[in-house]
Amino acid sequence: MAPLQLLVIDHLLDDDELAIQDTVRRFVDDRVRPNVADWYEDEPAPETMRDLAREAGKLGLLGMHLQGYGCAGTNAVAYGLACMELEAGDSGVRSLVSVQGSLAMFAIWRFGSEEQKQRWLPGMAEGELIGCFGLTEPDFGSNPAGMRTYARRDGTDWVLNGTKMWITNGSIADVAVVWAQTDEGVRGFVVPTDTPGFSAPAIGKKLSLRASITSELVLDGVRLPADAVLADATGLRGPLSCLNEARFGITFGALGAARDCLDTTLAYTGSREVFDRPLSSFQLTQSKLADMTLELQKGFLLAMHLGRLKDDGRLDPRQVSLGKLNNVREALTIARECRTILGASGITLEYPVLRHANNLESVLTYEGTSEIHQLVIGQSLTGESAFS
Ligand code: TGC
Ligand code: FAD
Repeated sequence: MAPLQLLVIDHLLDDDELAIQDTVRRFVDDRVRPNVADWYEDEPAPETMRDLAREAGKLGLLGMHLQGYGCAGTNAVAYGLACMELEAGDSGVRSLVSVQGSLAMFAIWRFGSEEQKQRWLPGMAEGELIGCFGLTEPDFGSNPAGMRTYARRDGTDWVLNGTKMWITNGSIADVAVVWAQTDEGVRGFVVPTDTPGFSAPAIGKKLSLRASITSELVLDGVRLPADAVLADATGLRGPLSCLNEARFGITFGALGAARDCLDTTLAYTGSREVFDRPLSSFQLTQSKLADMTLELQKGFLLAMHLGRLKDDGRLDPRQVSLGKLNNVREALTIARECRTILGASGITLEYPVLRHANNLESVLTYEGTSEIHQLVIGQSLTGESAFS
């Protein structure tokens, strides 16, 4: 029996949600699984990521929970399920889709002018245009309030200077949503990446999320017209609202990676013999499998609860912190435990478990580290801020 079947979890999903999940699962089986080990080993070529984005666009996965402008307009649960299936392939593929839809497109969709939406969103929904989201800086990751990137007014123009770090899709992006300090507080800017002064060198030597492009963004006197600013966002609330969207997707997504590890491990234990018996017949193995299945199912129930709250318009950012913290942490624990069961085979790219575990190290850190989410939850429990 598959780990998510024990609780008859499909019972929680409607026909549309099941159909979307099935479509994304087939996309991952056809397009991601056969190639992902090579992408992970060699790092994907920019054109590979662009092709993948176009294919995801054709399936309606980019900005899929947004309304209008060529977006599919699904509910939040369907978006979560898509993230789960994508991340069962690889966290980097889910990142491609969630940075595009939940961060770059959402920022324009939620805070942009009608002209900005018309200009960028349809092409981004198709995957013809790639977006990135620049919040983190070399010295300010968990604490974006300290950011040094600055946008100063020069007549009606804006001029941006600064550096962003660890930016997914940066060097393949056509458009960057860049957050900067201004005299009015933090503002967001829609930056076409062919603007003079903008460059995005890729970051190499990664041991995690290798099937994803991660870059620095350098803004050296980037001059933008007055209408490049996201008019409806002033203050940190703007970028943090975008993070809620992506963190929600990760709450489902991380479970996909964990499920893939567990499915792989379950199959392995049935065929691998140790001490003249199948590995699956040992009590210690079964104990591990039972505990991992329990955590996977609990995580899914949590994600579904948050998804239904979101579709009801009642999801609070602190609840998203509960989901991101729990599900990524448990997914990483599951991936590592699965690796132990596979023994030496577990360290190769022939099996997905160590690749998933390595990826989940990034997922644990990005979109708010575990510690940041603990502090968000701690603050809501005690009323005391322990951030600084
Ligand atoms: P604080 O003073 O608490 O809040 C400032 C303003 O923001 C509001 N706010 C939120 N609004 C919406 N959603 C949230 N989750 C919000 N959290 C806070 C708050 O109400 C306030 O509004 P206003 O109107 O009163 O001004 O802010 P703080 O400076 O103390 O920081 C709080 C903290 C530490 C929780 C926040 O800075 C944080 O979340 N830090 C983590 C940074 C982070 O997650 N970065 C992610 C970068 S993007 C990324 O990683 C992409 S990975 C690729 C992929 O997803 O695949
Ligand atoms: P730091 O903030 O330096 O934290 C270091 C350690 O200190 C962590 O353990 C942290 O939890 C802990 N810590 C920090 N503050 C506190 C505190 N107050 N109390 C206790 N402990 C604390 N960013 C983007 O803007 N866009 C992207 O597209 C993007 N993509 C990414 C892709 C990858 C593969 C990775 C790895 C990162 C990406 N990021 C992106 C950056 C990511 O959001 C940051 O790495 C993350 O927010 C943490 O920041 P940091 O790495 O600077 O760690």
